[in-house]
Amino acid sequence: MIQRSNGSSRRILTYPAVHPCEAIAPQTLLTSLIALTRNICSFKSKFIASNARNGREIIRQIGVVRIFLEEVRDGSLGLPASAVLSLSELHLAFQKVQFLLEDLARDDARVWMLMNSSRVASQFRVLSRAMGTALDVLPLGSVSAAVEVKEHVQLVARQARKAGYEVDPDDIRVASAVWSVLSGFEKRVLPGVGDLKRVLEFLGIRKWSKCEKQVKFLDSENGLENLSEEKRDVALLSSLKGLMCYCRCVLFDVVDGEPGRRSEAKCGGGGEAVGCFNLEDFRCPISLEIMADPVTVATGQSYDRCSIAKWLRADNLSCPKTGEKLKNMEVVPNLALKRLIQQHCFENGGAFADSGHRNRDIGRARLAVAGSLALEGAMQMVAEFLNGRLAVGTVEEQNKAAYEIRLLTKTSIFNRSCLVEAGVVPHLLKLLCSADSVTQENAIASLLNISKYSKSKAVIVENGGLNLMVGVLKKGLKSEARQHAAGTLFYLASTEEYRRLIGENADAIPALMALIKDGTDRARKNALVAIFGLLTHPANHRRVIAAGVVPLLVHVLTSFDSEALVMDALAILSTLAEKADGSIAILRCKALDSIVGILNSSIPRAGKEFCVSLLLALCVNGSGDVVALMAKSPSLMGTLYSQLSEGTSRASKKASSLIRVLHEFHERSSGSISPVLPQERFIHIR
Ligand SMILES: *C1O[C@H](CO)[C@@H](O)[C@H](O)[C@H]1NC(C)=O
Ligand SMILES: *[C@@H]1O[C@H](CO)[C@@H](O)[C@H](O)[C@H]1NC(C)=O
Ligand SMILES: *[C@@H]1O[C@H](CO)[C@@H](O)[C@H](O)[C@H]1NC(C)=O
Ligand SMILES: *[C@@H]1O[C@H](CO)[C@@H](O)[C@H](O)[C@H]1NC(C)=O
Ligand SMILES: *[C@@H]1O[C@H](CO)[C@@H](O)[C@H](O)[C@H]1NC(C)=O
Repeated sequence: MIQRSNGSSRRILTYPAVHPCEAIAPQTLLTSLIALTRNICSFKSKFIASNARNGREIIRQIGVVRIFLEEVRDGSLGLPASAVLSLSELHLAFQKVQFLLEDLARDDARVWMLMNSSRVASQFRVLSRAMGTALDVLPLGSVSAAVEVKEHVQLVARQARKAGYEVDPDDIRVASAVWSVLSGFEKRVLPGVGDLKRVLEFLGIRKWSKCEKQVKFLDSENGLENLSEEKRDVALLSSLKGLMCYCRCVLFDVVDGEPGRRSEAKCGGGGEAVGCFNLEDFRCPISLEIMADPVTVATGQSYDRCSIAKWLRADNLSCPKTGEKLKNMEVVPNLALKRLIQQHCFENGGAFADSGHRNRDIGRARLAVAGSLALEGAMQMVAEFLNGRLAVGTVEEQNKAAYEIRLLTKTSIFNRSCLVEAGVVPHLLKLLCSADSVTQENAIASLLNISKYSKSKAVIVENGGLNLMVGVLKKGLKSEARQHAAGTLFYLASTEEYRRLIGENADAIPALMALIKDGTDRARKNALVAIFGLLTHPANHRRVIAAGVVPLLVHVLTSFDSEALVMDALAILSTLAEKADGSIAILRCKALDSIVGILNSSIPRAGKEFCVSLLLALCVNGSGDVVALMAKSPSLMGTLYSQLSEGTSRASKKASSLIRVLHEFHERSSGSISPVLPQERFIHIR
């Protein structure tokens, strides 16, 4: 009868308690109640971050009730029928208390429970009153229990009815610190590391993995469709996700709980160089603000780009600081200084403005994508931070940054665009040459998912990404890395220009073929779709055939178990067969029987359609004796007829064309009609 909830089946902060049925035997009710109180008391030893005091208080009260109930159970009088009503109410309230405590003790919902602490406190108040009322009507006179135990229960009943269950002042303090960090995110003000650490300390989040758990929880809450959900809740969930992502990336140097990752070497480095700078060095001599986009003019002085641009536009042709005449108007971005400033801001908090107009332009559009302004700000700052780590971090820091980017790119387009704009692509490309297999894999995995974002493709290619990608494809340290490289080429091949460039790289197609030969099934799949993607560029058709892809694909048809791979191979073959040289290459491999066999197998309909297209194309584009060969196949005619009714509409159309070709052949070979000309054959098929 006790509701055992296992977290996943019950939504957080909901209390699906059920009333015990009226006909329940008093003794059964009592046993169940005792079990419930015992479970509630076990929460005493669990870590609860927010509403800790309220939780302790209700556990104490219920502990007193538990002693009483146990005495009643062991006593001689048993339970009078009049007690059942009261105990039922108590049962209901205790179920809810248990739910509430379960939520408070969840280790992935800590920040969410904190931000809901006043809702939780008022729930405690409600439940405590219900408990007090239920105890009040308990017929204490007709049950057997020690006098002082009964007195205790009466005391608890009074306390429970009146208990304040106020929101804990600590909760209020920490929650308001969180609010101010969130509103800082909206304005792109970096939070102070000390503030964040105090919040995390309060929540008992001391490890990367704990932080990651919060992110996952918030993400899954946000994913739950619930129409009654308030908009504000959704925005807060998003904002908190931004906060936890930020903390995870910025505050933790070591990724724990990830088997197979070397994470012992904790590096505190990176800060030294910044230490000898003074904040004043980062101010623009013109605007006196911290520079967002420092540039250097001909005299070697650095200014913020917008200040010096204004200065020069006003025909002031001297260096504002030195007064020297400028030899030219050129301004060069001072990237080193920019990184130092970013680094400094990340370590010390404080405003870190960026080219503001860019954000204003797309800010509104992004709100919808990102879920909340705070999340947007947080993700941009995370992207900048990670970019800084990739640029000037130690090997360990770069590795961790690549790993974080990999996680970030898994989910959203928004993250991907932030990262590309922050400039991570060239750094990730550099990491492809890392001698460390984990770093290399993280970098290529990140690039794979970044390459789905359309604007990133040009950035990857312009920074020499194609050659590097092919390099990983050939010699990736882990097989996963080779697999991701093939996947990235597939995404890049969605652009005509890059299809051409990839084809022109002499190593690309052979490397994809090598992966089909000796890769894992996933890697093979990626390599096959990459080749398929390349085919749309006319010149690649020839290259693919010249490289010997056709015999390899026929080998896939005949020797591979994976249906998915066979389907991909059929798709490529039927595309190749649309040109004469492709058909000839396929026929040369004696693939006809295998294709007919696959058509007569249990492959999905789409696969049969490829087979029919392929056979038809071979008839049309191949040499004359193809039809003769097909006509000899005993099962072909039957399976073609079954395609007329069972196949997809395209397959049935093609099957009927093919049937016509075969019939004509039979008629001709029985000698009655003179051979048809190729053109006529062509017309028949249309
Ligand atoms: C080859 O066959 C396909 C499919 O029937 C057709 O679309 C294509 O035009 C043919 N090509 C040649 C060169 O005959
Ligand atoms: C141009 O220089 C003069 C003094 O040399 C200064 O007063 C003026 O404000 C400058 N203009 C701008 C737009 O900075
Ligand atoms: C960014 O990535 C994280 C995964 O680490 C994800 O939880 C979050 O939802 C993403 N951001 C947006 C705006 O979806
Ligand atoms: C890329 O993102 C998808 C989700 O969009 C994820 O399932 C996949 O694991 C990611 N790829 C890599 C290589 O991390
Ligand atoms: C085609 O399939 C049917 C049943 O699936 C089977 O009985 C028959 O032998 C097959 N024909 C050939 C030539 O494999």
